[in-house]
Amino acid sequence: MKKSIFLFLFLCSIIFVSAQNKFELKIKGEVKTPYSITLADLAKMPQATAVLNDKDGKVHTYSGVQLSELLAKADAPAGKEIHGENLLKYLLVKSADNYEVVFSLAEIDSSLNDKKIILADKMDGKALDAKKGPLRLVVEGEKRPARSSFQVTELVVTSAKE
Ligand SMILES: Nc1nc2c(c(=O)[nH]1)N[C@H]1C(S)=C(S)[C@@H](COP(=O)(O)O)O[C@H]1N2
Ligand SMILES: [Mo]
Repeated sequence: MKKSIFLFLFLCSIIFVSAQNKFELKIKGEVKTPYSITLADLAKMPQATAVLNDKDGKVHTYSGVQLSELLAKADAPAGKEIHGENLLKYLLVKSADNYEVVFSLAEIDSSLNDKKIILADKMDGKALDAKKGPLRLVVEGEKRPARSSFQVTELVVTSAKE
């Protein structure tokens, strides 16, 4: 009996680890260079931190890659390009549970805004658990964490132009 429980947990951990290895974040839509990136390659990019209070009021420090860095790698409009029609562009952030949130590119760009938004893979130094991870958006400074999407799978740049 004990042996079969051990075997079951062992198989579960193999499935969990291989699912983590297979995972790729997609960055696509109205960008010059769409791409997919693994967790290992995300971890090699410059790392930043952001703090977020959870529902119980506890403060947690998350670490990961700045959202603007991920968009820059896709050659999405940034800096001086954020004018005219690019002011109508927004980022749709999709999650595995179909939760979706948007940010205007102007809101994300550091030349217009000091808002700190990261795509985190760690909370308080530890990898995010399956419920929140492998990647969670952390939007610092908002009164409620409603746009801090967990289980993020895709970043899609779109235009709101009619
Ligand atoms: N993928 C996903 N992310 C989500 C949600 C969700 O339902 N799905 N809920 C949001 C809302 S409304 C809140 S208040 C916070 C809760 O995060 P916490 O459990 O870390 O406090 O997650 C946000 N991120
Ligand atoms: Mo919420």
